[in-house]
Amino acid sequence: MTAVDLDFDQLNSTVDALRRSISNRLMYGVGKDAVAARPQDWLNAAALAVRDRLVARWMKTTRQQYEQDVKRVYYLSMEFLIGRTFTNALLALGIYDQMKEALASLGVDMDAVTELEPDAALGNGGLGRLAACFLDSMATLAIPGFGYGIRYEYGMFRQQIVGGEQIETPDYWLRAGNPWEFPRPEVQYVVHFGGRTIVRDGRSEWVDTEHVSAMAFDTVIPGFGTSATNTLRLWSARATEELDLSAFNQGDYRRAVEAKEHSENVSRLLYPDDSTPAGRELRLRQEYFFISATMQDLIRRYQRTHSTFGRFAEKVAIHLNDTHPVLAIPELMRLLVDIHHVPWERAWKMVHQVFSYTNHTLMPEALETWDVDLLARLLPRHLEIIFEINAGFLKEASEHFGHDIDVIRRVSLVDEYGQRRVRMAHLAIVASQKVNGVSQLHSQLMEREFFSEFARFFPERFTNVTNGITPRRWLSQANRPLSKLIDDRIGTHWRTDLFELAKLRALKGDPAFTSEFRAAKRRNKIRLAQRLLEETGCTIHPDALFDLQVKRIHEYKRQLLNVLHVIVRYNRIRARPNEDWVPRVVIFAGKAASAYKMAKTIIRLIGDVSEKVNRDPLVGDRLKVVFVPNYGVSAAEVLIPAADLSEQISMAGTEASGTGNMKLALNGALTIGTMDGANIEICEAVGRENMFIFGHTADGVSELRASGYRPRQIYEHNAELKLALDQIRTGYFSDGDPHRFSDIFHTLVDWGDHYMVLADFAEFAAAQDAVDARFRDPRAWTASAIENVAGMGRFSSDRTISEYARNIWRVKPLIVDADEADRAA
Ligand code: B1H
Repeated sequence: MTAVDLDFDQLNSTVDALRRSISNRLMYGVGKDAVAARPQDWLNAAALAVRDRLVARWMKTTRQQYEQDVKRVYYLSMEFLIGRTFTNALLALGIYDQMKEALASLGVDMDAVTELEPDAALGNGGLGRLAACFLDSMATLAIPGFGYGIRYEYGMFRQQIVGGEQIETPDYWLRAGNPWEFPRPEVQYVVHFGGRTIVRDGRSEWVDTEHVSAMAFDTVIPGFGTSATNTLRLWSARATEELDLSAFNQGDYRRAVEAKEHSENVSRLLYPDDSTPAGRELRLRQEYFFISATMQDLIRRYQRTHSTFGRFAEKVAIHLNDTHPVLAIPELMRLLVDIHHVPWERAWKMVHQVFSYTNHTLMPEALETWDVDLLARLLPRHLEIIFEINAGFLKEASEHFGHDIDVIRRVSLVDEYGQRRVRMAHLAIVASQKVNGVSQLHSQLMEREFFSEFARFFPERFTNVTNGITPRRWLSQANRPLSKLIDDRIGTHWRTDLFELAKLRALKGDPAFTSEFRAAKRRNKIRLAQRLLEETGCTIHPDALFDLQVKRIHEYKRQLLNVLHVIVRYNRIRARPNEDWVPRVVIFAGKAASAYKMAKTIIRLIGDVSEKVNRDPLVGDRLKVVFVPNYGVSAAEVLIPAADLSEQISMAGTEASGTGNMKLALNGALTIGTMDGANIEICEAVGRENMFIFGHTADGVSELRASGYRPRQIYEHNAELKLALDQIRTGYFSDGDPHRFSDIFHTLVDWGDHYMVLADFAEFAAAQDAVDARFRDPRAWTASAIENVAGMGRFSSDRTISEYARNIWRVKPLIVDADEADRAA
């Protein structure tokens, strides 16, 4: 930073300066008089005051990027699950306390107005949140990175529980305006759909298309403790002509308006399906809409400083967050070959040099494929390009695999079994320079099982980059009591170097530290208990063990395993009420995809079990079950710091990584979990003795399946488990209604128990007993909790992003303060 900038920043950071800015912004930005301002107006005014301070840094970063002609990373994602921005930006700028004081001096309670900010919930779950953590880390590390996605008008639905059932309501998050975005009406691209292809002068042309315009909205992404900032550019659909004039002239005003509506629908809403492809035409339109605008935009940016494509691959890296943006590959080919007249071979080489792809799931039902007929109708030119890529690839592959027709069928970009479909993961692998999984186990399964032929063909392409989370949001911001304690003992540097937390290990035996550590946890638990009382009317005691399973509701994540154990525990307490039970509060939170019936039934079961248990006077405070509605980023920020126990109990081999597991351990929860996803690496980092590991391993699951798994036998032979399942079957939790949960019973006992809930039950219950035993010894428990926090260095998304930058994107950080660096040199 130059001396002038530094003064400028410092001057702007004072309470006085902030108060002046807020008043100014209230008047000129929001258009309100202080006497008439509502809390929402104050929030908007304060947000604008913060944004002003970010913009100066933003422009400087952008200028430096041009001057240094840096290589840029384009992170393409259908989802960015950002949450709130206000507090995050204050902490990034280091003006949290000053802002609080400035607002107080204006008679405004900052904590109260902060709660009014809606979450930007433009994502489903882990995949979208990972993208948001990556933006934070890229900015903090000064990696010149751009997020590209869709500005959905409706984000993730809001979840209400009515009569025990999930009700989805639309999330119109833009209602009160969005102070963090800059509309860019001057940045618009036309995106084509439909039509047909013709050949003219030996060149393909895509003609007779319908079109929609993509308009850019930019959000500033501040880096923490640096003036580097990045941009998240989201596209919003606009009709190309305000009204269809021909319809209008014929007097059909309504049809004209409808046509406009139709084209603008493309960016209307987020598909609320986690880990399942939403096989809908609108979804395909969304995918193409956003990648077409993005590809046009990045080519234009490149061409601003380069007259040929000769250095394209040196200056551009494009990352595909799962297969949802994979159409970027044929689109870039189309733009290069058809529009910019680059020869096919040269274009293909460039494409291969710039793309990289992350796979986030191996669940067969979640691997995206698109019907060839649909592609032919919506994107005929892209289908041709895909066929041409496939022809080239299959030629090479058949030489490599000795013309083995079975292998060729399996690796082909087109699935020819039945209705022909394009396999998007195959296209991504064939085109990309690097392909990675998101944890060691997941990457291994990719290479050895799911994509083994590709891994043999392109061995240098496959790699692992284990996920991470940003410590700024998930510790510094969400858990102020613990952050403050850590600051006091080891300094503040951990925010940008999470390995610093290892220093806490030495304090494990320090009585003052351990008691303050416990006190911090207790404060977070009290905060959560208060929230729950306000929001659900449920009273929980902060001295109980808080046991959390917070994540999307999905059979593979096995909320059912957790519920079964809750029921068994309930039966045990009722059978021996006078025993000395460790009081527990079992907390569930998470959304079910709106069309996923079983997931919704699981929510219903949790609700019904909770009704029964919480009202049973024989049980009292020894067991409480709570379903917290509307889980999202902001709810997570309150829930996670309050957890004692983190449930990470997916069937081994199904959870690609998990990131909630990292957030919970970082906040001092102990994990009960299977050897799945990143749990394995967390276990290595914190020590197996500080976790409760149980259940079949991924290999064990395969073996059991191969040898013939018989869940009914387990049911018959485990009396406690049998009782619990029979209670579910006979209506014990559903007012005697035997139908409500019959599918759950049969899925587990008669229909194969695909996720092996029963196979892992006995070990899970035993692990839960070990949890109780450890919790009875607060010193042992706290020592383990400290080991968990201390071991989390590796799981910072800064480490993850450094690996991507070095090994995959080959980009270097921007020298943000070039003039200062010059002076120093
Ligand atoms: C993950 C998804 C996902 N994997 C399809 N796959 C979607 C697939 O809307 N869709 O169609 C949406 C999301 N999400 C998650 O990614 C994994 O399950 C987690 O284990 C992982 O931690 C996370 C981030 O890598």
